[in-house]
Amino acid sequence: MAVIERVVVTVFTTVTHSYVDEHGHRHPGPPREVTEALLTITDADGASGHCLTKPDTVREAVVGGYLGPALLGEEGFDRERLWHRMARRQRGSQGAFSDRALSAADQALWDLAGRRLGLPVWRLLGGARAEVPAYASTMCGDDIPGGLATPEDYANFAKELVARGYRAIELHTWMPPLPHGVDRDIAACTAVREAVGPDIELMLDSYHWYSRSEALTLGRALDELGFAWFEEPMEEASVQSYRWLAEQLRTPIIGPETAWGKHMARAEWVVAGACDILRVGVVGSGGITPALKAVHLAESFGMDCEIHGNGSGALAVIGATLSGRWYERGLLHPHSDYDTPPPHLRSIVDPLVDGKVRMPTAPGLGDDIDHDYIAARTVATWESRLR
Ligand code: LLH
Ligand code: MG
Repeated sequence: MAVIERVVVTVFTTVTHSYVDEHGHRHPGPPREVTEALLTITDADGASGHCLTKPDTVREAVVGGYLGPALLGEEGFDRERLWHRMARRQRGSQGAFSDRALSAADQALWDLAGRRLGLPVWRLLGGARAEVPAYASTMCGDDIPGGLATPEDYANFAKELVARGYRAIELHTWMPPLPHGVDRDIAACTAVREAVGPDIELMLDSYHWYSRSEALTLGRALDELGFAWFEEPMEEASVQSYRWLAEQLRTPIIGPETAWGKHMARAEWVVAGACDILRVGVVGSGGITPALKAVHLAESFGMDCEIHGNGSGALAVIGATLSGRWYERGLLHPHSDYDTPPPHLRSIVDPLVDGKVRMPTAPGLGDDIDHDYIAARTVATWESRLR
């Protein structure tokens, strides 16, 4: 047992081969320098837990105003108690202390616990499975030649993904600021089904603001094409719209991904009959601690819960539980190389072997962080320390 003595955010420069458009969708691009952040929580015994995140998520004011006061002097092993201690401070933060910041701290605490015990977090949490099939999750549609600009592009890429070993593919189709629409989505889904045949599972995550009637038209096309799920075609704040849609389609509705409310919002969706498959993300829903509750909730209702997003936190929850079939590997694009790690990592946490990803074996979350690289490229350090 050892109390938390330091909460530090290290902001560093690294290189990415992608850019995020004005609506927040990632696309491939030429290499460029960006800043990233490493949150580190250190206890009195000198043990540390880490989580990679964005500098904006764990701003200096968040470290000094919320993470430090909630965590310093507290026993680092008390993850459930500390999660509540942090989450209770969100309401009064007027939005400053986000679910993403909460998630980064929660993940760092789980990493710390795993490192202290010499166990991978997925095993510490339950040790349900050592490998999981991965579905290939594409980037959103674009207007890049040979990219994801046409239904034929999606079809060609889908064939390539199957050749790489994937047995399932999730399409993210066109989103603003690009032209989008039900007809374009149906054309892409049809082209991909024709390209890969009936044995590959396909999922669609489309434009998120269709009306009920547009979503129904698209969903009926997916029924004909035999899709495995239909994700976020409407504003997720309207639970009743999802209930309405789920009642009319054979294709399973999955959700919610972005709806506010952590595991509690997921309980509302299940009780409302708004989804056939539950969705929760570690990064977007407040961390491993609430994501685990959502997965167990789904299991209690005999439902699958599919974890949104890639990375070590997602693997920790998937490896710890059985209520879900897949790991989301991506986002992938014909012009982007997922398998080469960014320079601040020595290796990726989720290499693909025979269509599957093996759980990490290193203690903690398993991210292979290059601390020397980060130290050499540090541009700012925000620290809260026990006096
Ligand atoms: O809108 C996007 O860029 C993608 O949908 C992205 O959020 C992706 O992570 C997703 O939704 N996966 O399911
Ligand atoms: Mg999604």
